[in-house]
Amino acid sequence: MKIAPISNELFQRAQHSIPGGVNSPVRAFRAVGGNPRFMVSARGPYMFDEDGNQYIEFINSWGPMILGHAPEMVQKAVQDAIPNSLSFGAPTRKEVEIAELIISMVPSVEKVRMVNSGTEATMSAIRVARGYTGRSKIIKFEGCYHGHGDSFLIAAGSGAITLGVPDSPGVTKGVALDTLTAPYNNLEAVKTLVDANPGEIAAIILEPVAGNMGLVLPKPGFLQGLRQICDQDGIVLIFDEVMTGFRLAPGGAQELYGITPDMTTLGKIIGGGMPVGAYGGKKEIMDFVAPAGPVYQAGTLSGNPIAMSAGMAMLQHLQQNPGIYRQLEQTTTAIVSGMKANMQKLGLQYTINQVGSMFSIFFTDQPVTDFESAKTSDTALFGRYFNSMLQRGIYLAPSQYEALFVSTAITDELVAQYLKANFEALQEAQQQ
Ligand code: KE4
Repeated sequence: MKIAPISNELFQRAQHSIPGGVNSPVRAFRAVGGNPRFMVSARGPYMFDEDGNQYIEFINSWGPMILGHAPEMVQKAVQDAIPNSLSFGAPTRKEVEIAELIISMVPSVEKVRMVNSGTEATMSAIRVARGYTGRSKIIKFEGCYHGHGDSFLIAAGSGAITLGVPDSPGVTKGVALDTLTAPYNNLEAVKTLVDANPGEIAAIILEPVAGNMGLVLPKPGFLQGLRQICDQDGIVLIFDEVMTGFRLAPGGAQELYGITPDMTTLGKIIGGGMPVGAYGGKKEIMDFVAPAGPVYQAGTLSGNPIAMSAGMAMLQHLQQNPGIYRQLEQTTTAIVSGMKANMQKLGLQYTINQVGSMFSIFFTDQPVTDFESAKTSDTALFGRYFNSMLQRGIYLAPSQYEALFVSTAITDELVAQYLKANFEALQEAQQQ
C-alpha cells in the first residue's frame, strides 16, 4: 500500500497559498478522488514522491518527456547554458537555429514565433488568423482543448471537462459569440456553420488527433474535408499540435496524416520540459505578426536562452533518431494488446484508442469518436481504476478525459509490470 503522509500534509498546506493547492487544475486529482502526490524527482521512466514512493509514469509532464525524464542531452544543454545568464531580452543565435530546425521538421511552418506556453501559441494564432482574414469568428470542436484563452473555453476539453465547467465563468458573451463549436469528426456540422456564416469565419482550429477528451482519432477523410472547406471559403486551418507535435512523428500529426494546415501551434516537447510554445505557418500569414506586420504579440521571456537550449537538444535528438517513433509505437501497441487480453480474461469490454505513443482506455463499451461518445464513460469507475493503479506504482493521468504518453524509457519489463497492475486494477475496480 503506497501511503503518502508528506504529500497529504503538503497538499493541505498548499490550499492556503495556491488556489486548490495546485498550479494547474487537473493536478488536483478532483476527478479521481484522493490527494495528489507531490513529486521530488524523476529519472527515465520513474517519478519519486515526497514519501519515497516510486512510480512508473505515463503522463511524462503531459507530453514533453518523450525520452523519459532527465535525458542526458537536454540536461547537459541546460547546464552549459546557465553560466551565460538566464535571460537577455535580446535576440540570440539559438532562436534563429531553433526556428530553422522547426521549419525543417514541421511541414506547414515557413516562419515561426516562439512563446512561453501552448495557450500563448493558440491565442496568438487565432489573433493572427483574424488579423490576416479581417474576420472575427472561429470554429473549434467540442472536447478539444487549446489552452485557457477566453476564445477556447467554450465546450473545452481537458481540465475544463474534468471540472465540469466547459464554459468557464469570466468568458464574456461577446467572446463566446465569436466561437462556434461542432462535434469532432463531423464535417456536415462544419459545413452547416460555414454556410450559416459566409465570409465571417477566420479560422478552424482543432487537435488533428484529439488528446483532451481522452484520445480520439480523426475519422478517414475528416482532416482532408476540413482542408477542402478552408480552401473553398478562405478560412485559415490551424492544427493545434501542442500535444501531437514532435510526438506522433518528427513533423507531428500533419506529417503522419499528410494534411498540411495553414498554421500550426506547438508546445510541450518543443521545450524539452521548459516553458516553451510556438506558432507558425505560411510566410504570407506569419508576416502579419509584429513587427513585420500589424498584428501585435510579444513576450518578455519568449525565446529564452535556457528554454531554447533545452528545446534545441530535444528536437535535434528527435530529428536525428526518427526510429524512435517506430519504437514508441511498438511499445504502445504491446501495452494496448496486453490490456485487451486482460479485459478478455476478465470478461470486460472497454474501448481503447491508440495512435503512436498515445493511448486512452475509456470505461465505456461504445466506440469513442467525439465528445458525446467519450462522455458515456463511467468516470467513477475510472477513478477507482486510477487509484488502484496508483497504489501499484503506475502513474496515470488523473482524469478520464486525458491521453496517456509512452516514453522511450518504457522497456518490455516495465510493460509487463504495467500489464500486471492493469489486470489487478481492472479486477479491483469492478468489485468496489
Ligand atoms: P499549455 O498552455 O498548458 O502549455 O498548453 C495548452 C494546450 C494547448 N493545446 C493542446 C492540444 C493541449 O493539450 C494543451 C495543454 N494540455 C493539457 C493536458 N491535457 C495540459 C495539462 C494541464 O492543463 O495541466
